[in-house]
Amino acid sequence: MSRKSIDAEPYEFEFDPASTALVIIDMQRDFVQPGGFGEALGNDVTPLQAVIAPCRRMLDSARRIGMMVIHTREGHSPDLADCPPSKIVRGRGDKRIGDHGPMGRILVRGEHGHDIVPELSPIAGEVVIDKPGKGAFHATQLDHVLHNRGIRSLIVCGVTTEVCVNTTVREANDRGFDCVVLEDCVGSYFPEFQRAALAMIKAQGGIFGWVSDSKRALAALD
Ligand code: C5J
Repeated sequence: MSRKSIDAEPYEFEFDPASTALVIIDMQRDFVQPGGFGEALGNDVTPLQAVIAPCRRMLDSARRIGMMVIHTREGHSPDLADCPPSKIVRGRGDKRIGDHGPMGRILVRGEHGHDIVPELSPIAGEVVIDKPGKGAFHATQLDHVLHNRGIRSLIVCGVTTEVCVNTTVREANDRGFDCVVLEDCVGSYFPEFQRAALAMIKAQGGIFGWVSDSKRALAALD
């Protein structure tokens, strides 16, 4: 495949689809539906549901052209052995990681809430990275997987913009990957954090990435 360019800030994002992956971060019921981890931390989760449709358009496009797709899920083993005690007590909410909620045990692998929303369900051949932390590289095989497939560039979608998206993009940037974040495909519980998190990525000449949107990305891919 030939090199392509997405209109982006602070300038065009150039990439080769053959060495690019679409990375969809933590589009799990636990973050976007009531009764999960996001709500347990006191958030209104409904604004995050707006990113599902544009993420789906990116997913359809990546599948159509055969671009690598990676899904991540934040969560912990049922015995919580991989969950720092500090993370469990954080927030001091009534419901904590591992507690029972309407979608099963909160942020625990294998539970209904831990799964990716049906609109964005992985299909055969797509990689699913289960991660215990906010960054998708921490304590996972993601770096190996990308390296083994010759991936150099990442198109990043998912939630939340200022936490797992931002952490993952910073980790990826330090490992030498070029990342473009699509602003309508990433969501936050806080509008001011959404704006700030995107501004941080593209500031200072793209200090750790580029920002664009699904319309401009689809124009480049399709
Ligand atoms: C959070 C995430 N916000 N996926 N996780 O705790 O951003």
